[in-house]
Amino acid sequence: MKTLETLLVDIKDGIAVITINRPKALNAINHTVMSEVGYLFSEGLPLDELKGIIITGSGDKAFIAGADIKEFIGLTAEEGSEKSAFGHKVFNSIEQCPVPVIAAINGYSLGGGNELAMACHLRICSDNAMFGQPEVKLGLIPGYGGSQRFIQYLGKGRAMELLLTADMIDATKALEYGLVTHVTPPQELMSVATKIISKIGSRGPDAVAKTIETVNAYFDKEQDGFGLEIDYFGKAMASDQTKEGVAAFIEKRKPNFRGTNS
Ligand code: DAK
Repeated sequence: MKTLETLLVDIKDGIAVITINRPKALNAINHTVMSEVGYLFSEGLPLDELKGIIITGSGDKAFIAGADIKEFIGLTAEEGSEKSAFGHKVFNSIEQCPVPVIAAINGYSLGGGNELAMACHLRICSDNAMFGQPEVKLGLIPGYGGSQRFIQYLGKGRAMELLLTADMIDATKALEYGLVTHVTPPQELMSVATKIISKIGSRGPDAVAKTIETVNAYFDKEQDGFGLEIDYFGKAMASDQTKEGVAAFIEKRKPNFRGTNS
């Protein structure tokens, strides 16, 4: 893996922890952060060897306080669209990652940071977390998929209100709205994230990857999610990993999925 300037990557027991590491700017996403996240999810991470990925922010105040506002100055419309398209590509690569990705949200999750969190398969947060899409305060709209993914988690009414008012919601509200699935004390956030991702890592890896793909297909207007399910279900039924899972159940032992071929 090449040396990274803005991200820390720690891989242990098949789990990669990626930390956005710009604490002085509350981990705001500048061009380097976006490029380095893109590099990790396209080629940098040894995905074949990983059971799960955790993304978090450096320090105890912020997950990510948005895109780096200082980089907005002087962009032309064309440059803005190019940057937006690049961000979409990077965040789609997180969403489509065959290895489960959880965001461990340890503080402010705003704008582009919240858009990154929403591209992850799961989100949990510490009880001091705050969430929002404050783009309209800057005269902007979300540029990294927020206008679409916020609706997927919150529904149109709640998403519309938060997008239009730029109001933030706290961890309790985020749990109630379904934006996160667990709220923890700050000191327990990483251990809860590790526990969840380890549990998923013990399941059939191909089944996990195909479940991610099939669930994502629901939100893709180009795809037939039901058709994909029928196709993948049939293939899974005949796979070595299913044979191993079924044999382990019958033999009353733990399955050894990773010792099998798909
Ligand atoms: N960008 C750059 N620096 C930031 C930052 C950000 N988003 N957020 C915080 N910082 C910096 C502050 O400037 C400050 O730096 P110094 O002044 O110390 O040098 C340092 O982090 C600490 O921040 P505060 O002093 O403000 O800390 P507080 O605890 O008082 O306040 C806060 C925390 C999170 C409430 C506040 O920092 C804040 O409101 N931050 C801005 C939140 C925000 O509006 N974020 C941007 C959302 S809009 C695009 C695609 C997508 C987007 C944009 C373009 N293209 C395709 C081009 C996405 C846009 C967004 O994310």
